[in-house]
Amino acid sequence: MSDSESLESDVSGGARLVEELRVSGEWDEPEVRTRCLELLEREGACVLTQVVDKRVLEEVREAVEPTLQRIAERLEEDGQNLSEEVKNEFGLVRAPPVGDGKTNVHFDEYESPEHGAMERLARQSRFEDIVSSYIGRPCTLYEAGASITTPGGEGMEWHRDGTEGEVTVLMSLSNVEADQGQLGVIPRSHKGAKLEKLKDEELTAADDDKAVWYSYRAGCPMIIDARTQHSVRDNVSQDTRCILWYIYN
Ligand SMILES: O=C(O)CCC(=O)C(=O)O
Repeated sequence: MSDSESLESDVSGGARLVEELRVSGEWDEPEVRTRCLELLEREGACVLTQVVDKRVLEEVREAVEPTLQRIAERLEEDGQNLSEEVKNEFGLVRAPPVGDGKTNVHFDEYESPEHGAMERLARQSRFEDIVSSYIGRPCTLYEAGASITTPGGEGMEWHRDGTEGEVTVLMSLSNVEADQGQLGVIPRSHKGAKLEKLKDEELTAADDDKAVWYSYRAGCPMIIDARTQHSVRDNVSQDTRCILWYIYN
């Protein structure tokens, strides 16, 4: 299946289609850059289907996914809480729960081979260039990690990750099916964000219809202006859901 077919087949309702945010082609192609920057400016989000090299994806999947699966098993065995000893065993510096059954894991950025592999993927896929072109000044990776949702785990309510000048890259190493929890983004919600939480528009489930829903395809990152409202549906499947996140500023 081609990238475009696999993305199209993953559209599930909503007023807008994820297809409208898709950009095929490599970052070196001028029309790809132009379209990506246009979408980020106007919609606050875009999905890039060909910026991650397939061999790099494969290599990083092999380096990172088995560890994420083993962490997920420990989360289930240990009631979703990892002891300091277990965190050390996996090279984690932090593992805060972000929902019932959803945990953000932060690998040691100096010592952990998993963090090294994630950084390599970002570097070889030119994430820094992409973000810097959008923001209009040199940006660097501020933080990276993974989000693990065990079977039956919660998603996330509507939220923004940050302020003007920040960008989040969300990506999976394997396909994430709809029942594992789609990512929702509200196009254009980066505009008019006041960034003082209490003054910002609070979104609820009633706003789900305004969103574009994305079932992550392996190696096809969703790039979002950190002010763009996004949410995650529950993982109602029997499978663990893992995604990688990168924050640039
Ligand atoms: O799990 C996801 O798909 C996205 C996670 C997210 O939105 C976040 O960590 O802010």
